[in-house]
Amino acid sequence: MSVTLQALGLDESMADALRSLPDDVVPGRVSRVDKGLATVLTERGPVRATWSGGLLTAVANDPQAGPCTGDWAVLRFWSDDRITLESVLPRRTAIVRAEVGGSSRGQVLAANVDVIAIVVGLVPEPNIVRIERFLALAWESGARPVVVLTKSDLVSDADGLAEDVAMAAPGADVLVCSAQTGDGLEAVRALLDGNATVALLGSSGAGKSSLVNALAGVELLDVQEIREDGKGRHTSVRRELIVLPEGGVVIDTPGLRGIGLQESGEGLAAAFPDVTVLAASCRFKDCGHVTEPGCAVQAALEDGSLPYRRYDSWVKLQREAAYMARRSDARLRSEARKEWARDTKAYRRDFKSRPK
Ligand SMILES: Nc1nc2c(ncn2[C@@H]2O[C@H](COP(=O)(O)OP(=O)(O)OP(=O)(O)O)[C@@H](O)[C@H]2O)c(=O)[nH]1
Ligand SMILES: [Mg+2]
Ligand SMILES: [Zn+2]
Repeated sequence: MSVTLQALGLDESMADALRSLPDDVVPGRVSRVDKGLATVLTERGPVRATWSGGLLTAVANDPQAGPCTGDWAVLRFWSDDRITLESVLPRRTAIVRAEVGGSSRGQVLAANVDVIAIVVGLVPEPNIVRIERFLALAWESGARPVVVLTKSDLVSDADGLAEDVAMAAPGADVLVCSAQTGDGLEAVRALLDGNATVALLGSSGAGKSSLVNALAGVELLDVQEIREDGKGRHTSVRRELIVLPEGGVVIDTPGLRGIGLQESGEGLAAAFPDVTVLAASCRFKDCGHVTEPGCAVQAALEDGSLPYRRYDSWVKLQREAAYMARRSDARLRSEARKEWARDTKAYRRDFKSRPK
């Protein structure tokens, strides 16, 4: 199947970047990445590409430089039929989650996404705190978050549940739908207008792949019954970009268990505009919002305008972001040390080899 780059979700800024490419390379969009091999959609159809030498070097220095689903990439076709992925274009938006354990660098889940659909099944009852965490991650990415409550066919009070979720999602639309019956799907489909790229995020078993199938009108992706004990079974194991027949691009992702937040805290502020505005009007700039006099956050808790649950959630995520920031500082410090050691070594070597 060959498609136009516009159908793959090409926007103006990316089109500009591609115009300056030399003639001997081909642009494409990364659909999926398996160890060292990327499936890239191009106007000539899908191809599989390995990393070029230059890209390997870039990745060695910065793992985030590696291609990920949604990236626009530059390919080179060799006369011996090899295809190499030469470079990745700068990302317009990126969904980055902090690596759970391991390094303090984030993992890019998907790139150049316009809308992040946080998919949540209405059964079992939505976990509001988890949704808030997803929202913080989504706001941080630069894409527009939307909460999609699915499986509406299984509950009688979908709208009531949606109202509760909307309270925890200021600034984000909350949609209700069913992949089973097709109820509410039109509003979800509208997210794809103008060949937008929509990434589906959510827990395993939430109904993400079912939603993609419903939007596509064909069973593109595997879907499985949830285990009796309610534990997700992780049916989807890979992130994958799919071009829908009626236009628009979706990125299906495997259920996320750990969603670590990045350090900047900007996403958190965007997900909690209510608390952020209050915190800015406390008497003291460094207010801890616990016992300080003139604390606007505590005052709002007391008069009931800020729910305790929401405050709790904010405090926890805030702590996590602060921890990530410290960890990232530590990493930068250790990198600076390494760089210094490298430079010093190089200097010594140069010095030794200098002609006397
Ligand atoms: N009744 C009902 N069941 C649904 C709906 N959407 C999904 N399901 C069921 O929910 C289960 C999980 O759906 P999936 O689409 O595989 O969920 P997923 O989010 O892709 O899960 P992972 O790939 O593991 O992340 C399957 O048994 C689906 O049939 C819906 O709208 N209504
Ligand atoms: Mg799935
Ligand atoms: Zn305060």
